[in-house]
Amino acid sequence: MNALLTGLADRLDDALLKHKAVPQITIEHPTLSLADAYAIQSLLVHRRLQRGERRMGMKMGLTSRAKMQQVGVNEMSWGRLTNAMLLEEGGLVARDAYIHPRLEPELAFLIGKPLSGIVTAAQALAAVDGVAPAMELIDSRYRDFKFTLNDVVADNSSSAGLVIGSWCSAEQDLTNLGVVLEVNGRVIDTASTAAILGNPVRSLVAAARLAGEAGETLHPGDIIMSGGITAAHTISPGETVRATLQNLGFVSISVT
Ligand code: OOG
Ligand code: MG
Repeated sequence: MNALLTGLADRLDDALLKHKAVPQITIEHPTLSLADAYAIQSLLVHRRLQRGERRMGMKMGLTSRAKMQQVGVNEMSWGRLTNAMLLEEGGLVARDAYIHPRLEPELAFLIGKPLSGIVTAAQALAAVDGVAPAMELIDSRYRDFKFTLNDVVADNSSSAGLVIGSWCSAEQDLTNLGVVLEVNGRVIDTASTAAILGNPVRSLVAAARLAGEAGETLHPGDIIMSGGITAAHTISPGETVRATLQNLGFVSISVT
């Protein structure tokens, strides 16, 4: 079993390195469990850490209806972030460095105190040092961006990159902030932070619980991504994509 899981982790990591999509692993291995999928994710992130990358936090996935509907998976997933995924705010991202990249607006949390296990929203917020407008770059390693829950979990929940805006105080109401997603100055989607589980802090509560279940802790300095607030936008060269979150500011990146 371990050799099988390691082989699948290597296959997904190679797909990432070569920017070449692979078939869904659940087609060849339909009996893989969700626990197996998270084991594959852990092995593939371990490979990245062995290449010199450093852990940087956690991303929540499929925490909004818009995202669930877009990919046809109705359960939350999570993934691991590394410093190599960080993209410069206002900077450039190369379309060709990925397979079929998409950008999505998110809310980022900066952890100030260790957090793990079952916590209340108030306890989760007390562990937060700041919040920022953010975008996640996702890039499924599967053909046609098609996957089941177990596939996407094994693929580190499609993690590819993240752009973080300026950190703001977390001591404000985050429950219903307007969100605008623009491409080259044209509004392509609008939403509210309430789209994230009714309140984005619930995504952080879930992150703490899931980290705890995996025997992990969210550490001071970690970034936690809330999950996409709107459907993700497939990017093309020449586009500047900007996400604005009410009261928090904006974050943007240009595609070459
Ligand atoms: C799966 C990852 C989901 C989010 O923010 O909901 C995700 C995907 O859509 O490829 O990152
Ligand atoms: Mg995301």
